[in-house]
Amino acid sequence: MIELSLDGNWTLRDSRQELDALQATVPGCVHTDLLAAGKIPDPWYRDNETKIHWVFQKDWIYERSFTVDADFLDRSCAKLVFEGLDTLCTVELNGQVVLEADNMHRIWEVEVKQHLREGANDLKLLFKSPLSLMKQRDAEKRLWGWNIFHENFWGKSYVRKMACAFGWDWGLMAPTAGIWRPARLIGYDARISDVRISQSHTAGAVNLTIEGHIDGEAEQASVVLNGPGGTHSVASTSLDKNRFHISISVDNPELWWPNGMGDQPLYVLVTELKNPDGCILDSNTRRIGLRSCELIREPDEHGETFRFRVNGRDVFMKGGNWIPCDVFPSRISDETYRDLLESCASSHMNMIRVWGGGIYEDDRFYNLCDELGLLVWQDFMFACSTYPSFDKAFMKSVRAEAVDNVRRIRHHPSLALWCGNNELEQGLVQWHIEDWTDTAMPPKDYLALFDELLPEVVNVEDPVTPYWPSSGHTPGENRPDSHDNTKGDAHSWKVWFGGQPIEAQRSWKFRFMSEFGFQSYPELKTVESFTAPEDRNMVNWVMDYHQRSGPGNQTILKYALEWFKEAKGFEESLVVSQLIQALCVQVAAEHARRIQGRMDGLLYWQINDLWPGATWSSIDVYGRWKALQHFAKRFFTPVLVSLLEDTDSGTVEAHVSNQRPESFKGVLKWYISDAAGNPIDSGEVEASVPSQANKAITTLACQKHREAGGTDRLPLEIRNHKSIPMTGDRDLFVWAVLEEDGKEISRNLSWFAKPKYWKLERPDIKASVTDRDGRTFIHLETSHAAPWTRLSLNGADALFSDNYLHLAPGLPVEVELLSHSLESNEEVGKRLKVLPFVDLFPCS
Ligand code: BMA
Repeated sequence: MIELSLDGNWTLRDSRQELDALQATVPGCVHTDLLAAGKIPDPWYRDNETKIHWVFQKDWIYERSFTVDADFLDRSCAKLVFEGLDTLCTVELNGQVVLEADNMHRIWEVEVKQHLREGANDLKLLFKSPLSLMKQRDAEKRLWGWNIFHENFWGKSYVRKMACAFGWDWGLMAPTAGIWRPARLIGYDARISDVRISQSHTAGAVNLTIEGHIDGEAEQASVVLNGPGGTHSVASTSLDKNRFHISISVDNPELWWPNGMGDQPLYVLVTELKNPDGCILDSNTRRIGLRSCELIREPDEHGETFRFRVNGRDVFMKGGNWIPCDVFPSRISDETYRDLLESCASSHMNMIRVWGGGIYEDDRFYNLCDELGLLVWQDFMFACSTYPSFDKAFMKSVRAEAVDNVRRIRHHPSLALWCGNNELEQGLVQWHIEDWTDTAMPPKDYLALFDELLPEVVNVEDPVTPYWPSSGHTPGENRPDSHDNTKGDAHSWKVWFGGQPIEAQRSWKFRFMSEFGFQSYPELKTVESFTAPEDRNMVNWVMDYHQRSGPGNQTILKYALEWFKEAKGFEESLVVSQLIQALCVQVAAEHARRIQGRMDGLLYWQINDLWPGATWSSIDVYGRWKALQHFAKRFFTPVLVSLLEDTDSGTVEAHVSNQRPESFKGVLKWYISDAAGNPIDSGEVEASVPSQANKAITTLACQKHREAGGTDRLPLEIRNHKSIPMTGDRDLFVWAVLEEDGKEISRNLSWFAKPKYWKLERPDIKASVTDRDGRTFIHLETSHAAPWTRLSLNGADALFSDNYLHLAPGLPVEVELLSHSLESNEEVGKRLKVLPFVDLFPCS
């Protein structure tokens, strides 16, 4: 097969020629080309977003020419292949229309041999703005849509385009157009059009079945499997019409495991197609991992399990939800994917949910997930809206989109689940569409898409991967209640949207938590990137402009003020917003780990961002970690000590959760101190916990230490009027340090009163920077209790191995400076900023 890339330079112009033509880059989009040419301002800056809306109202033309030679034309077939066209696009080759595309999520292939000529050929792609189509279809029948931020965007469900490009509650409105994934011309006599690899695991061996489809005429297909330790298998077969079927067995397979449960050995399977002379006509390479992955749904005393089992072992899922990393996905770099996913893996995640309002992710994403052991919960691209499944053409398009993407993604060992949609079941009930009878999407239409079409495609194309109709979903009779806590997965938004106290999350009994979260502002440097100095106020026009969730920035401030004092200044307020977010998610995640067995996984909303602003993300759009990402690294750590206080009895239960593949044995050391850090009591206890389990190790009676001096609690009157229960002793801390072979592996802190009431003393924290084997470490010691001590480098980016540290007298900490933008360690020493929690507030 001959391949001619059509990526690179093209010419772009608007169809009415109102603007000068400009140079375009493929893959790319109209907005990124206009940005590069200086024709539009950066939509991330201040309220520039409104200044780019005109772009989507226009029709755009991409043009280029390319040359083919006689050798190419000798092939019996020639196809144009577009891996992604966004969205309504007419393709003309040498003046002839060869394709009308209408689905951004599809891969388009079109036979063009009869239109090609030797020498120069002209390619022209006209991208029509979908606005008029959306308007017309919306006038015929309105479909329900959540997150419609612009009157023009009703009708977006009629167009198969990245939904969140029309705006979401964490992102800007910037629908675009263009050739957003690679484009090429291929010429061949025969090619492998599809390869499907199935695995069957037996004791000590994995049998692989490779089924292929051929486009054209060929004689023979062969496969070679290379993996750890060299070549494992070679086999070949003659073709049966246009198909082949080869089985190979891998003895002593090295199994692929999710992060934290083992390694991720990868095998490379090369399939070749040969003609009668043995000449290679085409080849196909798939990198795979040998593993089985099941969703275990079996009856238990609580209802029905929702548990992932990999290679026969139950694994608790720890992770988050993923949105497109840029509103212009064509410009997402390799580094962005790598940095974000490495951050997930280093924070001990093992599952990422690709949420249904974005895109079927890039191959780079799944490759990295394979390498890092991140299982993927893959939504089909339907979210928070109803869809025209009554329309045959729409269903045809969706079927083709599903087939394209299932075939593209199914061989990845990271793929764990196909899920029909995001929150349609929750929405159909919650959005006042009672009993699903609203004409926007009656049950029959809903089921036709999510219970019939999509599971059919999965069943044919990827029968080993489980299909789940919606997230959240309750299987069986109670389906309309997507919050049933006996079965299925759930999304819980009762804190952010419902105003419930953070601790209310500790009453969850869900079987699997696939979405919940809390918002925060990003780091100051990120805020500076989109604001002018005069905008830097928590609820200024620009700050509110970059906040798209109904409850708004005031909700961050409301919760922050329930827990913390009013912060000192702007930067401190940003940090406090991150602390309240991190705390909220920590409370839920530690609870989930404590009740594992009942709840078998927790994915918080959301890992990443597609523009700078106040959102639920734990890593902002520039890759800067918020406090939540550091907290996640701690609350997802393989062996975790978590503390559960009871403010009334003044006790603390210490739990150890073990997500390692083997059982854990160590020592739990505990310390009770006053809020200044003066020791009151301490002790230690042995902790042994089986793999994938939680154990309550000890209950510490703390209040008794305070009785002599009287309790330091809010008056009963106030306590009774508080919706928030944590109004216990404000001068009492419990510290827990979990050790294994004398080495600390997890640390936690517990308290009885809201941090704003703590009787802290200002700590004197000594920090020293040392260099060992080319790595930079920071050693920290404190004179007084110093919870959530924040490390940063003045004026430079930095990533520490841990941050927002709980420091106590006698419990020193050493962290590594993993990356920074400074020249030397000397500079690090000079610029290191150690910010004790008390310094976030005007007075302690
Ligand atoms: C869920 C998600 C997203 C949304 C988030 C926060 O509904 O699926 O649609 O951004 O909550 O509102």
